[in-house]
This record gives sequence, structure tokens and C-alpha cells, in this order.
Amino acid sequence: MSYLAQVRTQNPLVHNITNLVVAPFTANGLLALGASPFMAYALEEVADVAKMAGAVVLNIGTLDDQVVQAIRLAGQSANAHHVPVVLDPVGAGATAYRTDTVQMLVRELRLTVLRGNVAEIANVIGENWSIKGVDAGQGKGDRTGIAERAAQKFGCVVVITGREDVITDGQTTFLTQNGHALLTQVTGAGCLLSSIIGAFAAIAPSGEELLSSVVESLAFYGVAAEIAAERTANLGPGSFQIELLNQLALVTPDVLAQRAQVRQLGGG
Ligand code: ATP
Ligand code: TZP
Ligand code: MG
Ligand code: MG
Repeated sequence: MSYLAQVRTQNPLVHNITNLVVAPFTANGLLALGASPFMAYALEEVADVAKMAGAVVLNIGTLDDQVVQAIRLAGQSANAHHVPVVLDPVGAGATAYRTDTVQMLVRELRLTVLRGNVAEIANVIGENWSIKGVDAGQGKGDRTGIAERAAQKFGCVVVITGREDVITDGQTTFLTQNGHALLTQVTGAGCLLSSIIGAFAAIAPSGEELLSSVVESLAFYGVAAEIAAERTANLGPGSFQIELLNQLALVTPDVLAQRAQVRQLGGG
């Protein structure tokens, strides 16, 4: 069975500590996919929620000291209970506070997946790439090399998204080419993707299965976006955003298999 089908059958609980901009969109996207979203931030409960979740997704998009403390407690609890942890280092490199915070988090927590744009991932590993707020700036660096170095440094799967997505565990690297430029006009398209990666990681939390499930989640999200763009041609980002939610529910494993554009680097 595909990982997509397993997500829909198992309906994993995904604990999200995310930002103020994207919380409802993220919850709706996870529900459309067939996962069970739970947004919980209180210091009194995050450890309990993380413990019972299939995956914990940590996102620093609108951080403050209380959010950072909640993220640490949830991450520590997830680590203690072998629950996969996804970190989205939104805006790392844009301010010293963001950069220092994510560098503290990657020191303290064992990550399962780190997902961001190229500038964010570069700044997490102390390499330079310009960033404008939460969006990656221009650069000519080696995106694959940055992803592989980050994966080797943290012993996790790293995903760098953009027109082409890089997915690597530091040894084996895949590129996925699905997606649509309209995703860049919907705020939270990356944040929702990180939570969807969490739902797939809940099904296959480690090893080769984890890498395969994360690759499938990227292709799935990109295919959903492609079909949403086709269905809303000439209408613009608002209609696209709604149709993306529809397609997260409607794309079947067969459609995904037909449309997925996945390539292994140095392999088949
Ligand atoms: P940024 O803030 O730099 O936009 P992000 O966190 O929003 O970063 P993205 O890199 O935009 O994340 O990735 C979100 C989704 O959009 C991914 O599925 C990615 O493949 C897709 N995507 C991003 N840019 C493009 C593009 N130009 N063409 C097609 N798909 C894209
Ligand atoms: N500002 C702080 S968090 C956020 C904005 C606009 C959302 C970023 O979402 P994404 O998925 O990285 O586009
Ligand atoms: Mg984007
Ligand atoms: Mg982002």
C-alpha cells in the first residue's frame, strides 16, 4: 500500500506548534489529507500532547520566548517517546533571534525531518544564503550539497523546497519536480507541507521507509498543486488555495503514481 493510502487509513494525530499566520490553513490541509491535526501550545500540556501524537511538527514562524519554550518541551517529550519530530525553521537567517533559536533547537533535539527553503537550511548549518523575511533570496549555491551537509550534521532527513525539491538522508538523495509556481503566492504553502511531511513520517518514522515516505509526501503535495492549478486556471491564488485543499483530499494513490516526477541522484 502507498504511504498516502496508509495515512488515510491510519489517520495519524499530528501535533503542531505553528505560527499565527498559517494555523487554520494547516489544520484544514491535514484534515483534507486524512490526518488528524492538533494545535496545542500551553506549557502545561505540550509534553502530554507530543507523547500521544503520531508526529510533532515544530514551526518558528511567529516565535516568542513562550513559543520557543513550548517547542523545546514538545520536542523533548517526542524524543523521549520515539515520536518523529519535523522542524520548519521559518525565517532562519532573517534575524539573529531566529538563527540562534533554531541552532539551539538542533543542538537540543533529535530531529526526524528538517524542512525549509534553501536560505533557511543554509543558515541552520551556519552557511550564508540571503533571505527576505520568510522567503529565500537569490543565490547560486549548491542546494543539494547544503541539504546533504545538513542531513549528515543532524542525522536526519532534510528537505529543501523550491521549484525543485531536494530530499536526502545524507547518503541517498532524491529530487522531486512536481509543484506549481502558484504555491509561492499562498502564505503557508511551505508550513502546511511541513505538517503533511509529519503525517507521512508518522506512518514510517525511521530508516529507508522514512526517506521513501517523505519523498512520496513531496510528490503528493506537488501533484495536488498541479491539479489545483489546472482546475483554477486564470482565476488566481485565492481559488488555487481552496482547490489545493480539495486536491489534498482527492488525489488518489493511482493519480500520484501516474504524475509523480521523482529522480534519485546518482541512481535510477
Ligand atoms: P519560501 O518562503 O521561500 O517560499 P516556503 O517555506 O514557502 O519557502 P517553498 O519552498 O515555497 O516553501 O515550498 C512550498 C511548496 O511549494 C513545495 O511543495 C515546493 O515544491 C513548491 N514550490 C515552491 N516554489 C515553486 C515553484 N517556483 N514552482 C513549483 N513549485 C514550487
Ligand atoms: N510571517 C511569519 S510566518 C509566515 C509569515 C508570512 C508564514 C510563512 O509561511 P511559508 O509556508 O513559509 O510561506
Ligand atoms: Mg513558498
Ligand atoms: Mg516557510
